Amino acid sequence: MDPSILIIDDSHAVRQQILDILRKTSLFNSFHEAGSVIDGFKIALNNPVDVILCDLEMPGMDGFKFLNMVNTRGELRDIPVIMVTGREDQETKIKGLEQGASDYVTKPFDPAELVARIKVQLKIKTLQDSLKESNQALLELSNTDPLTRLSNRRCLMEALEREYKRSERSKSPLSLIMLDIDHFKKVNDSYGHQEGDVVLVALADMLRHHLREYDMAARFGGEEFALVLPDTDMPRAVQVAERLRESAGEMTFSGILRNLKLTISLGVACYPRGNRIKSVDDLIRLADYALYNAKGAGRDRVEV
Ligand code: GH3
Ligand code: MG
Ligand code: MG
Ligand code: MG
Ligand code: MG
Repeated sequence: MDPSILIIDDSHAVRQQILDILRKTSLFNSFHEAGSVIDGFKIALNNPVDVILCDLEMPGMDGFKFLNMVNTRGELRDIPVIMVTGREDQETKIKGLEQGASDYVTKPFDPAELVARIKVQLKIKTLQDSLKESNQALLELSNTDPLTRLSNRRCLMEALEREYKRSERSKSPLSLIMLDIDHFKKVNDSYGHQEGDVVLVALADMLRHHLREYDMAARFGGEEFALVLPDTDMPRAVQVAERLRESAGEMTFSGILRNLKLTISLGVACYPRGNRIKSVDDLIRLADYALYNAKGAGRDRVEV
């Protein structure tokens, strides 16, 4: 990490004084300074900043305004702001803390106290960042199928609920494709479970390759996958499904699998469909039923 500090103060002399103090420590690798709230805000938006020191009394926009502006931006909200106030100014300190400042230092500075207070905020910020990171990693883990790296069923259900509500509201169509590998048991029986996994990963990669930005592919179960296609009507979804079927048929494998010919069966459902679909469950049921019909009709085909 490259800790970075932003100093906002209308007084050049004060900024210089703070910089001099901080340069004697090894707390920061980069220093930004601004003479006004607007300039400081711009710097904070465009640079990674770990701690902000902000003067409260400035002509024009003051430090309170800066705190307000920071609170409106999610990407800035977690950066600790240490306000800089006059020593006597009890009311101002309290108001600043209430408006989101993390701490304050009083002018004239005691250098050791300034450094100590900044250190505390840096420590909190570092901890917060690593918490955010591990939260993010956990979230990803809980949404991802470990074998194929596609979304898992849980994540798919969440996305479907979200997209379904959006479609209801905006009256835009929402399509769901369910697909299942044909005679996959034979693949496992002939080549072993591990080679079966290789096939699943390859199929997942093929699906991923076909996705548009807002589509989602998920592993729904063992060798069953689902694709959520927002803003996609039935004819278009069938076209996508047909293309996937062809692509599956064109997949080639190496090694022990080199003679494998893969086919998949697909079922497509699209919301709305008269008033037959009243929930995500209905949509899934219809896609599932279409898939069942594709199997019954001889596999390697798309049914609606
Ligand atoms: P159908 O054409 O009717 O779909 O025939 P099928 O043989 O594919 O039948 P089914 O869908 O019922 O079979 C699923 C098979 O997929 C059985 C199961 O052992 C296998 N399978 C499920 N999950 C995994 C997995 O993670 N890895 C491997 N290698 N095989 C899996
Ligand atoms: Mg000032
Ligand atoms: Mg089955
Ligand atoms: Mg199957
Ligand atoms: Mg199956």
